[in-house]
Amino acid sequence: MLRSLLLLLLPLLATGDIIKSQSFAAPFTDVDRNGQFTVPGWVVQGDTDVKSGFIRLTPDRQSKRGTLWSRESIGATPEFSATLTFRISGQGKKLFGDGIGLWLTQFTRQQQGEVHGIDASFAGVGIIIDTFKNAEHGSNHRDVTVLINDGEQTVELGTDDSPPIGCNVGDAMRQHEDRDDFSVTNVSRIRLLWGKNKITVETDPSANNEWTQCAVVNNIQAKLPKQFLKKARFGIAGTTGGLADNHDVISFQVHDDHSEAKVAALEQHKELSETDDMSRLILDLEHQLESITEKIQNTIGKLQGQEDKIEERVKTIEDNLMDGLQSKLEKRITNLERQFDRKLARQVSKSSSGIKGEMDELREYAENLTGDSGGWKMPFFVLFAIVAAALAYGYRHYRYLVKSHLL
Ligand SMILES: [Ca+2]
Repeated sequence: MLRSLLLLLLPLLATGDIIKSQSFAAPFTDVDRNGQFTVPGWVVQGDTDVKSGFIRLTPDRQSKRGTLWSRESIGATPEFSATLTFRISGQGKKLFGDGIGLWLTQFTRQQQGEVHGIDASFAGVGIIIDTFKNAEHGSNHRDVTVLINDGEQTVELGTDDSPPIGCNVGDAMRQHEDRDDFSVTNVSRIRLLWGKNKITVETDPSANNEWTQCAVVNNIQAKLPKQFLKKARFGIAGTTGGLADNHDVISFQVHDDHSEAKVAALEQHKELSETDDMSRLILDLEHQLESITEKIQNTIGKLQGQEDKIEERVKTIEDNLMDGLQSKLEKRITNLERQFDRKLARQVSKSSSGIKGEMDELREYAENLTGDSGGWKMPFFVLFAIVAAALAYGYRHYRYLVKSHLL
């Protein structure tokens, strides 16, 4: 049912004229090696999450970036049209952002940067659907801005360097999900018509085939590198910052014709609002389920973060305790060593003065003996002298050991 419904999103008469390598549309049924839905021919990066009925570039959560980048260049197609069908919605009543960018650049892969998630030195064209009016941009803000760069400079949104190219659409391309009239079938469209030397950007905020011209850039070839299209690839990027929104892509269709009448005929768009109740219910369910899943994952992430923090704190406390204990132990051992040294020194000093006294007595006795009886007493004196020398040596060696802390 969902598949047949979403196939209606495909332009009804687009057979033959569509450039398949550059196009995709829900439902997404291909899965990658991790079992996740993917978009054939496109690199899915960052926070992008491919669901069955839509591609979520960012959830309604701060600081997210998601991109889709075409694996193949558009090549030497001289003229074409590219139509992006998207839905921007979220919980924010008045504050939300940042938006979706449709890029045609010579980056072979998405290059992260500061212009709605993309490197400001790109060579090519960026169409920025900007849902947040930065105060610093003042009157240079446009809800849709067309940026052009030859790759030799860096470009910035909202500066006074050159008049901004683009248009304002109000809140026509963004929905507040808490409103009763919110519907997943309310989508918006923007398209780029690429002529031989001119590009046109048009908007269809309610996707009901009411296209309004938003910007025209003449002499486009002179503003881009030579043979630009040969190496140019499409990219679609969603970003959130301090403010957030769900940035969803429903389809991207590239046709090898740029004349407005022809493209309009190709894109006779069966409105999603005409879909039957059951199909709408399925789409709505997937949309709601994705929000609930994202909230649960975010909560789990936060809890894990808290657990890590607690573990870190316990480890710090343990480390501090161990450090304190070790330094106390070291101090105590040093004190004990000092006390021991002092006691030992006193004891040794006492013993040595005792030995010295005894030696003196012995020497005196020996002298007396020598003086009284002559030569036969000499061996005793020699023996005493040897004993005294051994004692003195032993004492010195003992002191040395004590000093070396071996005892
Ligand atoms: Ca902005």
